[in-house]
Amino acid sequence: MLDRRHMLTALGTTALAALAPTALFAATSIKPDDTSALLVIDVQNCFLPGGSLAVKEGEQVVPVINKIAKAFGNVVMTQDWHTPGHVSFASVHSGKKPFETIDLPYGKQVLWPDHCVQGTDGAALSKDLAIPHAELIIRKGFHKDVDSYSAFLEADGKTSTGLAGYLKGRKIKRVFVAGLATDFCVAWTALDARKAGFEVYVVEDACRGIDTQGSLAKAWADMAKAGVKRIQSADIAVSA
Ligand code: VGL
Ligand code: ZN
Repeated sequence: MLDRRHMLTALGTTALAALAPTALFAATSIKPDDTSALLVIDVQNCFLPGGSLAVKEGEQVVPVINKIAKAFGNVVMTQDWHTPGHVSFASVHSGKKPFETIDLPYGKQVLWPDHCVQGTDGAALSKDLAIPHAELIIRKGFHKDVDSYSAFLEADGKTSTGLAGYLKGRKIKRVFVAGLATDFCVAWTALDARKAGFEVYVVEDACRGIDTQGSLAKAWADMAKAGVKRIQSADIAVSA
């Protein structure tokens, strides 16, 4: 005869067996397909230790990105690519210091230390990135009077970088965003990707933030509201 304890065990085992394949495994594993692309944002020397706008723990994203990139047939990388004397540099606004803000014709602009000047070592991609199959490198922020955190649209809100057209031309429907910095170029890219009609995932542990004046919390809130999905690198199926 089954006593109470045995009955519970039997029930428990059956229930677990029924749940395990979907609830514990399949549901947490995302498999990138031909319509998926990984966008690797601004993993450049200026944003890494020793760089002029170093992001805390920025170097830690590199091995994570190298690993998940193996799961993607489509990888696009970006480079922040400013002119000397770019409008986003505090050094060109007299009396202004980095991380202060100013009003520009297109809106509020955070001012930064000089960074990612075209053709300099600081603007080069990290030598530790190992993504030889990356198919496109898109540069942004190259108009002297307009910044561009987003890989899709410049900060004037209307000048396109061409990335949406490229991705649509390649039949991409879902984009996964990783890199630096979570609260600026990653977030603005993710938000514009939503506006352009893509399904969007931000891979949290493959990003690091700058976090100035509450920017990191605000970025996550804005992304959640826009339907951006926040995932971890372990949620992506990468075969060994
Ligand atoms: C970035 C600040 C200034 C970024 C670029 O890549 O997030 N942040 N320029
Ligand atoms: Zn910049």
